[in-house]
Amino acid sequence: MADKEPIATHIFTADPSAHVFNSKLYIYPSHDRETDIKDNDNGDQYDMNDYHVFSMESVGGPVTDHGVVLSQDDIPWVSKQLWAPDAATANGKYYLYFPARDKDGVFRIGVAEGDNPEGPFKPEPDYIQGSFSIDPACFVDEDGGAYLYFGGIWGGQLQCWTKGKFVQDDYTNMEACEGPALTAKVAKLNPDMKTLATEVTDVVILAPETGKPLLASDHDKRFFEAAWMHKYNGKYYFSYSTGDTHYLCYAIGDSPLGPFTYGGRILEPVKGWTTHHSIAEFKGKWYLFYHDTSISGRNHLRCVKIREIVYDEEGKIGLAEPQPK
Ligand code: FUB
Repeated sequence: MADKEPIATHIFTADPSAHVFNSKLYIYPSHDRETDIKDNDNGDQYDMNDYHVFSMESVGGPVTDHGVVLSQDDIPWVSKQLWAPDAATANGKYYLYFPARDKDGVFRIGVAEGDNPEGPFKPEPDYIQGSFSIDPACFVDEDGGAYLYFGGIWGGQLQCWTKGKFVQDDYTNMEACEGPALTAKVAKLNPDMKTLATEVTDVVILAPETGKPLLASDHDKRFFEAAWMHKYNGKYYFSYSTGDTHYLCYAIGDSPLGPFTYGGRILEPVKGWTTHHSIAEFKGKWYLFYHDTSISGRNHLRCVKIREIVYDEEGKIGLAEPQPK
């Protein structure tokens, strides 16, 4: 089984968030770039400073790069590291959500607005109040309610917020982890799509065997980063990366706020340390958008790929074609 071709080879792309807007498929990825910074557990080597948007009329067809749609230099509160973004539409506008370090080095989530899905996007002067950590994913439900999911441990700083305020904590000793796992966060957005309407709460993922939240020691299943929400057959699917164990997993619930019950793995480890994805339906088929390092062989220079997924009768997710070893 041959591997998938990257959607782009002229720049490095990662963390793809896919959406269908106006019958076209749009991908909002991170834009990886060269750096002299050595790989570390803090993720300093992921030193991105702008975003591009890609679109296509069909999966496998020509891909358009719409160029730079937002730059670090245009965002007053940002110091560095424009990480994994997402997009949403409401009010006849398009919104780009993005994480970055503020001037104090703390990851926050910002939002920028545009008139078109391909941008450009104009950032709000400050980050979304009440937001923190990384990897925003915005889900707009069929009733118009919008939810912002976010969080990522290690370099994503989620572990620094357990006391309700930012307290620096290294947290890379996974052997020492005890008790319930840290997990992603969610809050409802106001109709303006730029402010949080509710308190930030935990995205609870239950173990099917016990009915209790996954444990921090369950490294193969617990949340690490890369939150994503999609709806299939009336159920809410929360999917995510397990980070240091390199799986993409999902959990299923009856509400966008959870709780969710662990459902299984979508993707085995890819080439490179990180794995990060999105899931979307396009022209009657469901797709997984993901990345690997097959072009560069380097963790921080990734390329986005697409593969079809299928659901079985119980709603379990599988790949349409087996993943090459
Ligand atoms: O691209 C930088 C970071 O790497 C993302 O925020 C994480 O999800 C991981 O893919």
